Amino acid sequence: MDMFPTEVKWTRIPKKSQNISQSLFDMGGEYYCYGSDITCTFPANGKFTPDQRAIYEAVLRSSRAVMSAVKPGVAWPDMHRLADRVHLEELTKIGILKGNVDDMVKVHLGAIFMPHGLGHLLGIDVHDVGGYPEGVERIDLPGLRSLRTARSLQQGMVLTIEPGIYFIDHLLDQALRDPAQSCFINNDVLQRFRGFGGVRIEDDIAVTANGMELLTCVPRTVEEIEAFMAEGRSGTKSFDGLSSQRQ
Ligand SMILES: [Mn+2]
Repeated sequence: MDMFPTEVKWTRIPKKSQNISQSLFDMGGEYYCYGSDITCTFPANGKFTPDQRAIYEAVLRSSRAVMSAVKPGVAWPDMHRLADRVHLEELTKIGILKGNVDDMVKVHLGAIFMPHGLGHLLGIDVHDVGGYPEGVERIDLPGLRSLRTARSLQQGMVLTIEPGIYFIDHLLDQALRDPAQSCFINNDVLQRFRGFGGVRIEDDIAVTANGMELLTCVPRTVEEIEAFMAEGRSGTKSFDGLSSQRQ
């Protein structure tokens, strides 16, 4: 898909970027009135710390797990649940969480780290209409209730896939106060991530007959981002797509 950025949806550009360790840009180009919605998260200095890399790669893993599962007939809330599950598995590997992931799912621990929905329909509106036609009910559960659609996927639908892991103090405090959730949290390790902010990776996709087509072409892996930022610093650089973009 050819796109030129005629309009930035919105961005948060830090004023004092030297004091900010990580940046999250949520942007979109528009093409003949059709919107796009792409989020890139990257270290402000161009080099991931071990903790930044761990969280970034956890989110990238959930994004790619969803991309592998997307096809016609799949229920979008199940894709949200899949992303949540990957996040919980990865946060356990990092050491922030401990215990059985199935039990974490039962107490909706995923919504503490990803309080928004996995993604939304894209079209002439960035958050396009049609997410809840008659007969499709909103699921009133943490995280899932924020989904802008609960539909099953159909060929030709265009959506965002935008998982994220965030460290939001009031949500973390809420989880720590709830014995059903706090039993899964290694608070010593979690302390290290207070003030970390969050990572979101947002791509645009079209559902095809057997799977999906990825429409976004930006540096995505840690290696791609670091190489891109290093080369950008040293002169001219244009990103023309790398193997990690292909499904
Ligand atoms: Mn979006």
